[in-house]
Amino acid sequence: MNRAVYQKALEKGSETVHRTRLMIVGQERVGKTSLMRSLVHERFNSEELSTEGITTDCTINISSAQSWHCKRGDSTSLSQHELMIGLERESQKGGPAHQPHSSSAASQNQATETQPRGTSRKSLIHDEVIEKVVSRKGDMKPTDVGPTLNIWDFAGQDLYYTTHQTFLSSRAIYLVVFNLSQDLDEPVTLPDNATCNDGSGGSVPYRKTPIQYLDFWMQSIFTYTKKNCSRKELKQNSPPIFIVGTHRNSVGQKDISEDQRKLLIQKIFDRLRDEIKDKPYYTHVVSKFHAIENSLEDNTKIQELRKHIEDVAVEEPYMGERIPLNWLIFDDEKEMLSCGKPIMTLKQVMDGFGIEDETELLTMLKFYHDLGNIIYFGGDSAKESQALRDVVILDPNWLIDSFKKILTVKPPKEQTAKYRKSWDRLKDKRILEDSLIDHMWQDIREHKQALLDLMDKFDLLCKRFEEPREEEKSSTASSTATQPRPTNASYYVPSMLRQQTSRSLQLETTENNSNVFYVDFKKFLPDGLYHRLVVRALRWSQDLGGAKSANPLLLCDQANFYVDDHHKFALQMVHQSNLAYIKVSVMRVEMYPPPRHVKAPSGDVTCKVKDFVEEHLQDLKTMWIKRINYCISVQCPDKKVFHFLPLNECMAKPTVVCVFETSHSVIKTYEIQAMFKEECYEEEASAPEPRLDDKTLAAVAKRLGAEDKQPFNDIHMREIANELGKNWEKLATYLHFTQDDTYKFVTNSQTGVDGAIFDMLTTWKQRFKGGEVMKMKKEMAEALESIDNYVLAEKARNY
Ligand SMILES: Nc1nc2c(ncn2[C@@H]2O[C@H](COP(=O)(O)OP(=O)(O)OP(=O)(O)O)[C@@H](O)[C@H]2O)c(=O)[nH]1
Ligand SMILES: [Mg+2]
Repeated sequence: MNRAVYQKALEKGSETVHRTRLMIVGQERVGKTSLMRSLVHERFNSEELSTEGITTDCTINISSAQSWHCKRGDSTSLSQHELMIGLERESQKGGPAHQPHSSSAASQNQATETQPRGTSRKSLIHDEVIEKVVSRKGDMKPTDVGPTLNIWDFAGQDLYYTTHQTFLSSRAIYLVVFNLSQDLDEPVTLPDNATCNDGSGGSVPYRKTPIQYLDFWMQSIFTYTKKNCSRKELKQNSPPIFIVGTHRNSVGQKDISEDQRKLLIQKIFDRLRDEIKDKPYYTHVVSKFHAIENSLEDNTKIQELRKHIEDVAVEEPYMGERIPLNWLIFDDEKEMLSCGKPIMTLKQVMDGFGIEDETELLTMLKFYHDLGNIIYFGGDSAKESQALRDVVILDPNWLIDSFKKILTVKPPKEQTAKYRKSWDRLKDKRILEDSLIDHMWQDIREHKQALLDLMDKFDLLCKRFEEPREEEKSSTASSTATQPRPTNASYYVPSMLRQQTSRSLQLETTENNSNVFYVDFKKFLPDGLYHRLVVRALRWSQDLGGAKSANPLLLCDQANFYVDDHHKFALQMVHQSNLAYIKVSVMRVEMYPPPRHVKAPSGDVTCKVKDFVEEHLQDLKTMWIKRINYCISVQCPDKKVFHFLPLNECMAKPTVVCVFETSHSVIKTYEIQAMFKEECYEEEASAPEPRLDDKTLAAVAKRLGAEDKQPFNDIHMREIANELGKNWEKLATYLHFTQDDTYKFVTNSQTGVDGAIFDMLTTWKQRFKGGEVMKMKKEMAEALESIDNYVLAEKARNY
C-alpha cells in the first residue's frame, strides 16, 4: 500500500476499526457449514447440502458471548459503528466530513462555505451516501459495539481449490475443520470426477487422507498469506489457525463413557500434533485443539470455542487500526451504491464517493483488495488491461461462480444441443471455445473481457494461437500471413484437469534420451501452482512457435510442450507420501529414420527450459504464493533411494557431498553439469586452442611408442582430444566405458582432464587387434557422430 497516500487520507478524518474475518476451511463434508451454524446459534441440519463456492453473508459481533448471532446478508453492518463515531467526531470538529444530521442541501451549503465554488464535488464523502448512512443510525443497537467477524464458509470440494486460494487473506482467523470419526490415516473416498493420476503414470486414483487434507489447508494458508507483524508478543503467529474436529460424539463406540471418549479424542489430537509439529505453519496453530458435536444444541464445547476465538481475535495486530473515514464509507456502502450488483466500475466508485484523487482511490481499492473485501487488480495501471482497471468486484462468490460456469463441464443432459461439440472439446481436449463462453456468460456479457483478463491473470486459461487456414493465407498478401496469430476463438484451460478421466493418453518420457531435473517443493506443492506453471508454459511454448505443432498433450498431472523443432519438454506433478515435486524432462523429438545412436537433448535447450521454470516460479512466489518453498534439483546419481541434490551446488563444484538419511557420499557432478552445457561441435570454426602441454604429449608418445603406425597415432589422438573438450565423457560412454572407468581416468591422471582423455583413448585403442583398422575407424566415427561431432567423425574415417 502507498503509505504516504494512506497517511494523507487519514488526516482528512479517520476512525479505529475492529474487525476480522473467520475463514472455515477443510476437507469436503466434514461439517464446516454445520460448525458455522453451531457458532452462530443456528439449528443443526442433518441434511446440510454441500456448500458451493464460498458463503460470506454472515457477520457477527463478538463483544460478548451472547452476541454470536448472525446478521445474514447485512454486510454493511461491518463498519456501522466505527463509521457513526467517525462522522459524529468530524461533525463536532466542523471538519471536512459533513454533519451527520444535516440534509443534503445543508451539507452542500457547508461545503460551499468552506471550499471554493465548483470544488464541492471534491468533498470527501458524497452527500447522498452520508444521508443514507445517517438515516440508518437509529437502527443501531448498543450491542453493535465491539469487534466484528465476517464468516466465510468455504466449499470443501477439490473442484474449488484453485480458485479458493485466491481468497486466502492474512487478515483473517482460520478454522481448519476435520471429522473426528474418520481415521486420520485412511484415504478418503472421493466422488468419481475428482480422481486423478497418482503422478507415477499408474491408474490408481490419488486419494488424500484426512491428515493430508489438514496439512494441505494449513500449508495453503501458510504459503498464500504473509505473516502479520505485531508489536506485542502473541501466543501464535498471525494469521492464527484453529484446529477443530467435528462429530465428537461419533468417536468410539456409542456406549463408552465420557472419560473414555475424551481419551480417544486426546489420542487423535496427539497423532495430529505429532504430524504437524515440525511443519513451518505450526507456529500459526493455536495450541488448544477443539472437539465439537454440531448436532447438539448449544453446548459448553462450542461456547469454549467462541470464547477462544474472541480472545485470539482481539489480540490480532490489525485490530484497532485507523482507517480513513471516506474509505470506511466505501466499504460500508459499496453494495448499496452498486445497487446490489456484484461488480462496480471505477467511475461508479469515483462518482459515488467523491474521491477524485485517482492515486488515493487506487490506494484504497488496493487496501481493501489486500484485506479480501473486494477483488481489484487495477492498482498497477501500467501493467493491467483497461478492462481490469475498470472493474471492482464486490462479491467473490459471483466471481467463483462465473469461473465455474466455464471451467466445469455440464452433464450431457443439461447441455444445449447446439453446444454439445464445444462441451466435448472442452472435456476431451481442454479447449474452451469463445462461443461457449458467450453462451455460458450470456447474463454477464458486458463483463466478459474483464473476467477473461482476470482468468488470464490467475493463470486459469491461455489464449490459443492458431495457424491461419489455407484460404486466409492466400487472401493475405502480407508476409506475416504465415505466422500463427492470436485468435479469440479458443483457450486452453488446464486448471479443470481435475476432472480428467481418460486413461488412454499417457505422456512418453524415455529416461534414456531426456535431460531431467526437478523442482523439489519440500512436501508441499499446491495443484494451483502446478496449473499456473502449465498455463505459463503453454504461453511460452506458443511464443516459441508451438502453435505450428500439434496441440500440447494436457493430462491431469502431466503436460508436454514444444520448445523447438528438435525438442519438447514435459512437466509432471508428483505427490508421494514424503515428496512433492515437479519433474521437468527435456526430450528430443523422434526422428525418421531413427539415428544410429540416440542423441541427448541439447544443453542449451535444457538451460532455456530451466531458466523458464525458475523465472516463473520466482514470479509466482513474489506475486501470489508468498511463502512457497522450493529448490531446483537433480536426482542424486546414488540411486539406492530416490532423493535430490540442489542443482546450483552441482553446477558450481566438481564434487558435492550428499548427506542422505544416515549416510553420506561424494558425488561427481560432471554428468549433471553436462546436461546444461552445449556441445562444442557447433563451434567448430572457433575450436579451442590445443590444451595438451608438451609434457603430456611426451608421456603419451612414450606410452604409445614412437613407431606406432596404426591409425589413431598420437597426432590423431591429440586432434580428437583437443576438440572433445567437455564432451569427452559422453564420447567415453559411446566407446563403452562405464562411469566408474571415466572416474578412474580422472583420478589416476597426473595431468588433469587432458591426461584422462588420453588414457581413455589409449585404453580404447588397446582393445583392438593389429588388423582391425576398419573396425576401429568405424567405432570411433560412429561414437563421434553420436555426440554430433560430424566433422571429426569424417576425419576419423579417413585417418
Ligand atoms: N453427527 C454429526 N453430524 C454432523 C456434524 N457436523 C456435520 N454433520 C453432518 O455432516 C454432513 C456434512 O456437513 P456440512 O456441514 O454440510 O459439511 P461441509 O464441510 O460444510 O461440507 P461441504 O460444504 O460439502 O464441504 C451433514 O449431513 C451434517 O448434518 C457433527 O458434528 N455430528
Ligand atoms: Mg459446507
